[in-house]
Amino acid sequence: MAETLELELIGVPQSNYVWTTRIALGEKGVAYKFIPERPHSPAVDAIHPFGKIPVMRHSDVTLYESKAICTYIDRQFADKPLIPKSAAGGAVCEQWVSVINTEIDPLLMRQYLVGYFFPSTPDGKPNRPKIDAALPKMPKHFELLDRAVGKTGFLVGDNFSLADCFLIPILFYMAKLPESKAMMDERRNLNAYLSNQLKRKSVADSLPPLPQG
Ligand SMILES: N[C@@H](CCC(=O)N[C@@H](CS)C(=O)NCC(=O)O)C(=O)O
Repeated sequence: MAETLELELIGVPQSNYVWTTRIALGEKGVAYKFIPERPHSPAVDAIHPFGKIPVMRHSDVTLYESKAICTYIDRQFADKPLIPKSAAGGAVCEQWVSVINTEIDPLLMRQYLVGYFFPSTPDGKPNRPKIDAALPKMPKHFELLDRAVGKTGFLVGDNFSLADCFLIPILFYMAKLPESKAMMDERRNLNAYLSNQLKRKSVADSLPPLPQG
């Protein structure tokens, strides 16, 4: 494959994981070429063993998995670290990214949001069994996040970090759907967090078009 000097990010803008990497690129001030490709397209399958987005090419580096891509971006481009340098700060950031990817995204995005946007029902209407099964578990997630951002307005210490890059896209979508919006409306810190973060240039510049629902 020819050497790619400009960083190429591949995936659709609606994907929360693609958006996370675009926020990271924006925060670091990295110019990149965005190549819109859906999951499981040949271009994506050529890089990700399970056909997921985002994937990335830069020079002789080819990567899949959003956390790996963001870590590469953070280390390759020196300005403004997204992962705190201190042992404790770096670990807390890692902790949040991990819990978002293993607990929060699977419930809020893969189960609840997918039940609305990709329902797999015969009539295309929201998949109520899937959505309703998620609802009782969701307040605990919002409560945790509300407490976490209450002190400083960020997930880690008093600065924007990679953990925020992962959380903002999820909350953006949660504010668009009825039950999750009601749960967020009850949580002042989380609402303030989202409205502040949506004003960040890196976030506003990469705002996705909403999927049809
Ligand atoms: N662990 C992956 C998850 C990426 C992911 O789930 N992307 C979704 C779009 S938001 C996707 O490609 N889904 C297609 C599929 O699961 O087959 C990462 O962090 O990059």
